[in-house]
Amino acid sequence: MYRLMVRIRSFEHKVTQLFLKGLVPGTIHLSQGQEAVAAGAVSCLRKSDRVLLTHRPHGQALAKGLEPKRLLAEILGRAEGCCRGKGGSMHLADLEHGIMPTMPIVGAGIPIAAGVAFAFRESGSDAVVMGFFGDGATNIGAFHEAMNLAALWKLPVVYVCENNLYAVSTSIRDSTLVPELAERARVYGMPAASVDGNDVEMVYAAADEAVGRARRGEGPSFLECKTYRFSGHSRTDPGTYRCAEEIEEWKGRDPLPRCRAAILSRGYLDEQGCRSLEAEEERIVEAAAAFAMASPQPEGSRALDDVFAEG
Ligand SMILES: Cc1ncc(C[n+]2csc(CCOP(=O)(O)OP(=O)(O)O)c2C)c(N)n1
Ligand SMILES: [Mg+2]
Repeated sequence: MYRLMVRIRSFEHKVTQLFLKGLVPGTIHLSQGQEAVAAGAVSCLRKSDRVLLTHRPHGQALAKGLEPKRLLAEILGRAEGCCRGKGGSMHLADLEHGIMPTMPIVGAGIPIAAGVAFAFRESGSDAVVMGFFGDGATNIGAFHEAMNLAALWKLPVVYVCENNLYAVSTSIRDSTLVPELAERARVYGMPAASVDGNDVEMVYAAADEAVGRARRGEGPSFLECKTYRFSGHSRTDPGTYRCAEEIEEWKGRDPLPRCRAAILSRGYLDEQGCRSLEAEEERIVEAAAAFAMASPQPEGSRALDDVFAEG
C-alpha cells in the first residue's frame, strides 16, 4: 500500500508538470494528500470487482491496476490511452481492470454503483462494487435515493466517501449541520463508519470489513474517510479560501510519511529499502511519461469509433 501511495503521488506530480507545459487538455483534479483512501480501500478488492470514480479518479484508477502509462496517455488525450484519448482525466474507463466509466457529475455515480451491484447480484456473481465520491456529493439527491435503495435491496456495494472538508470552495461547515457524514448512511439502515482517511491501515481495515460484508451477501456499507487535498480543487483553483494554518496542519498528517515511519519502526523495510521502492516508482512514472508523450494523437477518422453501440 505504501508503494501504491508513492506511485499515486509521483504520478500526480508528473501530471502537474505536464499540465504546466500545456500538454494536458482541459483541467485536472489532483488527489495529493488523499492517497491513503485509494490505496487502503482499493487494496481490498479483486480484479473482477468494480469501482465507480469521480472527477478526482487518478489514485483509485492506479490502485485498481490501470497501468500508469495507459492512464497518463489518456490524460494527455493520446491514442494509446485507456480510452484511446477520448476520455481524458475526467472520463476514463478500463473495464479490464474493473474501472467503470468515470462520472464527473457530482453524485451521479452513486446510483450507478448500486445498479452495477444489482447486476452482479442478479447474475449470481460474488463480485463487489466500490463507489467513491466526495463530501459534497452527500448533499445531492441521488446520494439519498441510492443509499435507501442499496440498503433496502442489500446490494453488494461499498460506498467510500472522501471527506476532504470542501466541495470546490465551499467548506463543509457551510453545507451541512451533520458532524459525521457516516450518520447520513446510518439513517437509511446501512452500517457506516468514519475513519482517519490519512491512515492507510485504518482505511484498509474498515474497507476490508465492508467488502467482506458485501461479498457474503450481507448488503452495502458506507465508509467516511476524513482527509484533505493539498492543492486547490482543480488546476485553475489556487485554493485561497483555505487558511495557511489549516493546510499546514493537514500536511503534518500527510499519509505517506506516516506510513513510511510505521514501515521503518516495524522493520518491514529499512531506510535503504524505502528509498529503493521510491526510486522504482519514480522510474515507472518517468517511463509512463515518456510513453504518453511519444504516443500519437488520435486520428480524426476514428472520432466516432466506440461512441455508438453496434447492431
Ligand atoms: C451536479 C454537479 N454540480 C456541480 C458540479 C461542479 N463540481 C465539480 S466537482 C464539485 C465539488 C465536489 O465536491 P466533493 O463531492 O466534496 O468532491 P471533491 O472535489 O472534494 O473531491 C462541483 C461542485 C458538477 N460536476 N456536477
Ligand atoms: Mg470534497
